Amino acid sequence: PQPIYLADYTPPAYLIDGVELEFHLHPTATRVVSKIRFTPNPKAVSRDFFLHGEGLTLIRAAIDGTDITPDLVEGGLKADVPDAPFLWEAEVEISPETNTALEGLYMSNGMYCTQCEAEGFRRITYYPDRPDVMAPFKVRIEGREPVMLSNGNPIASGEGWAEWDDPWPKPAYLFALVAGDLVARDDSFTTMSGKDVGLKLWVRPGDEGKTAFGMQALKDSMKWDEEVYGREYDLDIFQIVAVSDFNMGAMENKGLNIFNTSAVLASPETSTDANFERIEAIIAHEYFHNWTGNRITCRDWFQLSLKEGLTVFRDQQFSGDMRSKAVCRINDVSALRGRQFREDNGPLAHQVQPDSFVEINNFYTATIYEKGAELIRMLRVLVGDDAYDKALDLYFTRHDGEAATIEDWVKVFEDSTRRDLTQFRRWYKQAGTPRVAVSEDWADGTYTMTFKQSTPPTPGQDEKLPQHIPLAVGLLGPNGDEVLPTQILEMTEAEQSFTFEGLAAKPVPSILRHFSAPVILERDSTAQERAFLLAHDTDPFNKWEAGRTLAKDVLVALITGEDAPLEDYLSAITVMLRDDSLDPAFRALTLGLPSQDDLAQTLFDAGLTPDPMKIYRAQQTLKQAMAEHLQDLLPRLMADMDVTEPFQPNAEQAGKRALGLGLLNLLNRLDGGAAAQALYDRADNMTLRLGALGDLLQAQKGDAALADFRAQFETDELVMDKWFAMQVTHSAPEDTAQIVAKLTEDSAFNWKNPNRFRAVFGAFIMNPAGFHNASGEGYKLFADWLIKLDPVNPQIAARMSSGFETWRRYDADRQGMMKTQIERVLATEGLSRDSQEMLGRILN
Ligand code: HT7
Ligand code: ZN
Repeated sequence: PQPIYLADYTPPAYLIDGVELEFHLHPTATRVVSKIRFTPNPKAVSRDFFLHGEGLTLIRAAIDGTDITPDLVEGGLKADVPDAPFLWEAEVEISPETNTALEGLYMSNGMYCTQCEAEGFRRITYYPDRPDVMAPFKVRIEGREPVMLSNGNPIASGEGWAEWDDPWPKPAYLFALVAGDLVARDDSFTTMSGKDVGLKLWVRPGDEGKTAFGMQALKDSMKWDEEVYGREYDLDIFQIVAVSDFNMGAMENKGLNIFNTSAVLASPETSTDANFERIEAIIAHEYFHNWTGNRITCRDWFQLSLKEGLTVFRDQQFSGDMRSKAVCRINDVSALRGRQFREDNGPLAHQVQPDSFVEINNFYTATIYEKGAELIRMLRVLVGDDAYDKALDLYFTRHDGEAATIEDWVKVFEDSTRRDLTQFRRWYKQAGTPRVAVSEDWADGTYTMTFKQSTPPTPGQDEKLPQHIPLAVGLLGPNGDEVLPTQILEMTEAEQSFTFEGLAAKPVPSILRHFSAPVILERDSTAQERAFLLAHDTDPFNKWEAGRTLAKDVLVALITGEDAPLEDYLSAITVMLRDDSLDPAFRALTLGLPSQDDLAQTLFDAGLTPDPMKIYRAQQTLKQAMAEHLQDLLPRLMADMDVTEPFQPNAEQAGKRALGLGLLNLLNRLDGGAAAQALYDRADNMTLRLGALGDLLQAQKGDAALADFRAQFETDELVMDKWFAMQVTHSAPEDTAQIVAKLTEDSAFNWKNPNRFRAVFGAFIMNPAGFHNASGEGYKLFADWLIKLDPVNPQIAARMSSGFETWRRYDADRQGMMKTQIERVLATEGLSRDSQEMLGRILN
């Protein structure tokens, strides 16, 4: 497959004044009639008329009322057209029922739905399917379905038909249609200018009881976007539809968001606190796209982070305002390190604004989303909060209704702040995570910190230039008092020193507060200093970070057989847990250990070969030591977990449950599952029930609870996804592959459903000790399933293939076995472009 290059961008040859679509729904023979008013683009560099189209049967085409026979070519059609505005008409036939890729128009549980981002609209009709062609759409749907929806405002409907009008020009990727047997939760929202907006959350009959939380999250998001960004909603109605078969979390189609059921349906009995939190964030994210993505869209897909990075940043801000800022920041950074740093350190590393791609679906990555969000966060830190708000106002007024670029975005900041951001732009064009090494000097009351930055080579980019890095730094005196509150040091050179004078004693620095830049900080530090920061740092992120690095030091030492600062860690963590003035959610986070993947990367970076079993055992050893050290404290601290008030999925209650479950996980190592069984038996919400089930599985006492869980929730797809995932996550490493194999034979393993496939194989590749078991059977099983899934759903197969992303980290045996499997998948006849690109990049 040939790559597409950013440098080859040219403006569209024709623009569109208006689109009318008519759908005659049928499971295997849907007819789509399109009427499109084209007009030559004065900025075009060519007059060639090309429309994208894939898997369409063309019935008829006409220009200005005269039938024509267009030239059907690979990926679309060409035709001779007038050098003046003209009307294009076409009729095509498509088969939603046999569309298993879940792109374009497809069926999920008897319901019609669409997914058009990035390039799905070309599977619905012939069209210039590129985001810089924006047009208002009118849609008529004819069919037997009781509910038939599309973007924009409802115009009219009758028996067997419905008409919709979306006045806001939009690219085709934001088109949506849904039709089926659906019921709505209704509500309304009065906007800041007093307009009433109807809100509807559509679900399958039976799921109505899981819609209250989502609706509230939507109203909170609408209000927040008005208050914080001054953004008002712009249609008469906003709708969300929940569908079971969906490739990602959700999609921001104009006025008609489509959601994976897992990203919107929630109830205390079936959803965990983490589910509630994720749902709130995704609803906000999709709603915020109405301005950052829809009103201002991307010129081309190389600009994807323009909408995704900014919208992730906005949803992170929202979650921080709705919940605990500190806890949200820690969680966001953990996710960034877990997914984006892993990507940036391996064969899939790429720029936030890539120069080329083969399959755009492969670029919906942590780099585009989460690193993109970090770049915006850094910009805000550099220019200050007020200047950020002004820049955003300018962005919205200057580019409303446009398909913009990342360059436009940075320019807005330059114009509104008068700062030169030339060097900052490198963040968008240089892949890889910068390392920042710190050394210090102390003499006569003067403290000097010297920072050296370097970014390792990434595929296709050997040389890296220094980045513009905001380093948030504070200094603590020997008694723990802050002697210098947070300052932003702007690092622009490869090596740079900063001096602080007039200090009474050598300070302890707190560097990279609130994780002010997405870098890896390298600083030799003693266990005592880490414990000191854990106890005294006023920056909650760095307080947590101190505990995490101390835990990492212990684990690395346990793995390499060096002296581990175990006592320092255990006493520091005990002080932390005893401190009732600290938020339980924060304390729960300090109990968490660095992941196996994080440790493997750390060892690899240090020039060692990670052994997945040694890493796993080190974690078990440390948890056992924690359990024994804390055993007297556990019962008292765990008591708060059963809150006395009715279940609320808010941050306060969730924090108590998180802490309680963290402690139960330790107690479980001492009591052989007794407390977990008791909790499982009395749990009246999914958070506690699932936490207890995990512990029982870990203690190898989970059989009865698993059977009970299944019996209770057999008909609930989302809960059954948990049933599958838990067994993989909590398996003993030597059993994992067999458990996965057994689960794939279960009658409920509907592998064509992305949620179910991810529940099993996502959990599998996230379990390094199990996946990398020395036998190599896990690799083979995984490859078998990639081969099976690829022709059915290439997007998911390609995404999952990142399970092999880290293959070069491991020993020669494991590398050899993984390479064999990667090559076997790559050699599969007819392998999709998606999987070819991903596995090809992983291998090279
Ligand atoms: N903008 C959307 C990204 C997306 C997607 C969503 C669902 C299915 C397939 C998809 N391909 C791309 C989701 C978002 O970032 O908000
Ligand atoms: Zn998004």
